[in-house]
Amino acid sequence: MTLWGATSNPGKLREFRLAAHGEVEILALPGLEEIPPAEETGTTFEANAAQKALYYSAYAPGMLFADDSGLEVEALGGAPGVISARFAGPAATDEANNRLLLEKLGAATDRTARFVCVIALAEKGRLLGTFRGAVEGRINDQPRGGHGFGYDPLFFYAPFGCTFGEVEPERKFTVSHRGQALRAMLAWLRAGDRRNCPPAR
Ligand code: ITT
Repeated sequence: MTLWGATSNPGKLREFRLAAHGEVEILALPGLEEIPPAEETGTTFEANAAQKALYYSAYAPGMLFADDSGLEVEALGGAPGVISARFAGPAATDEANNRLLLEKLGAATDRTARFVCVIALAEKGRLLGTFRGAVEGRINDQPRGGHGFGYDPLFFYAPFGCTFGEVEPERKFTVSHRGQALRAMLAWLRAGDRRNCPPAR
């Protein structure tokens, strides 16, 4: 089975492919750079993921998925949340977003945070489902590690004893919000395949 992935974020695509373990073929939507970007006007990850998947599915020959994801920080009332990618401005770099996050947190003692990912799956303008994953951690007082992307160098994950920036993507994916959401989508697809099979005799 082939699924088309609509993301301009190469870090996400790399992780999706790793997690799919070849169970499904994940191909980047061809010509994505030339398609005017989908609007992300929702106030929830679900709404934005659905908006992206429905919009880009018109350009895909089969089932297409998109994710909306981000970081929710307790001490900031859940910010940056759905604006995680553009926390420090419309074309913000990961470094600028991380710097701003540390600035806003200052010396806060409650540094609890969670990554959330919602994947939406759509086909030709029809939403097939949304799948959510979340992982709890806390914000380190300085960035550590060169792996991953986005806020990974600041996201300290206690069971690993280090930040997501310090682990290989293969390891991050076993526990991450995106890994959980992708596995939920694959389970749903598997169940759908079973429903479509003739009953065993
Ligand atoms: P697409 O919309 O093209 O997929 P994007 O990066 O703009 O790419 P989002 O709008 O979903 O995607 O924003 C997600 C942001 O949240 C991302 O840019 C990071 O800053 C952050 N983020 C999400 N998942 C993350 C992860 O696994 N590790 C680190 N940061 C993450």
